[in-house]
Amino acid sequence: MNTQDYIALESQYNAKNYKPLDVVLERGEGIWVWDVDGKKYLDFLSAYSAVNQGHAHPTILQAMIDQASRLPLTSRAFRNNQLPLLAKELCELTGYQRMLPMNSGAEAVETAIKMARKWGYKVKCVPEGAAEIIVCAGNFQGRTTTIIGFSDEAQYRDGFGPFTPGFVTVPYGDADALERAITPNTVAFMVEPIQGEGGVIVPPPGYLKRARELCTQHNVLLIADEIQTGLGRTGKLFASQWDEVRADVITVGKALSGGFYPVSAVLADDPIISVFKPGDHGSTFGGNPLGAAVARAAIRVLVEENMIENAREQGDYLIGRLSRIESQHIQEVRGRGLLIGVELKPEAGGARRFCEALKEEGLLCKETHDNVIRFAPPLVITRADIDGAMDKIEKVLMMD
Ligand code: IF1
Repeated sequence: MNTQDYIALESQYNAKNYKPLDVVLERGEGIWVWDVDGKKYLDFLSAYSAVNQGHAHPTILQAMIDQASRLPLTSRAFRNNQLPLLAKELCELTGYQRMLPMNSGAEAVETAIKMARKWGYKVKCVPEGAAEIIVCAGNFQGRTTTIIGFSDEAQYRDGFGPFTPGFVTVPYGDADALERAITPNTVAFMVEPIQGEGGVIVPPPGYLKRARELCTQHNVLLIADEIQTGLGRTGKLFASQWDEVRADVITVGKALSGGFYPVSAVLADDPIISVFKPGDHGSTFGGNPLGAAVARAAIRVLVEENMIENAREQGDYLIGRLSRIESQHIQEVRGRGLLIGVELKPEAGGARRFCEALKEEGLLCKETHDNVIRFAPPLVITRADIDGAMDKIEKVLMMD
């Protein structure tokens, strides 16, 4: 079977909830992926930052094989010998007292919402049912009904109501608006340190630090959604560290497993996460030994192979190279580390055609919000790889 055969099958039997590029991948290694016709591509999306460690990292793969051959799943009705080790290693790495394991990023965000509400009622003594969580315009934090209920992207909401109440939206990056939105019933402010899907929007310097101060002042939990920006993507362990901010709650996912298996988690200290009592919350696969073993290997190689430092060094280099392209189409190059957005001018005709052209040149990336090309290669990329990629990117961005 070739590319068209697979596309035809997918078209016939899959729900049409995506419009992917017409490339059918069958193998990945490091920053490279190959399609079914044998063509090789640079992966400049990293599965939306789930493959920070590079495709098929051998150490994570071996951990997966070893654990899968012993014990993939127990349910939380029993204990297993991998989750306690992941919890210790993740808490020591991040400096939080406890973690609650889930599977998808959306589940981690939902867990953070439930935890913030329960903390509001049990600790802050907000009247039952009156908890408010402040979120930002332009957010993307998952696809569950509650999460899309506070999205301001019409397509993500269309046809899925009614939505969960208790969310207040403020403009992203506007600390004064945040201050005005806080009421005695506000239990949390949940924010992406950089808005990925929103178009790689980096907030003004000091925004997160001011948000931290306001949350502390008003006894409001600061929840940082680091599912896309975390685990080295922006050149620090967490993007919120660029503002030297320690959130009360962090959600992590994606690269927590190096792209091998759905693993996510919520990180917090005892006074907050202890609101969960046995039986309050959980999931069949949450904290399973296979995911825990994979996640242990994923965070180990992230640190031991200096991927976070590399993301910062190569990200600075890539942003510098992109910023020097003299293309009529480029409005702005922005980002941090290896989370980069190239915003195109409205007259450029949209980012999709540039992503299609880059695919023909052997580089895979994804547009976000029509006019932004997102570049987010695995954190193992080298300077030489970037120089090779830049030949393709410059050629395409110089086209008419
Ligand atoms: C899709 C976007 C990125 C996330 C943040 C939570 C989640 C995500 C900051 C939920 C997930 C994914 C979802 C995926 C495409 C991708 C995405 F384009 F949708 F918005 F990365 F920007 N918080 N983002 O970015 O995690 O439940 O997916 O594991 O839905 O197409 P998830």
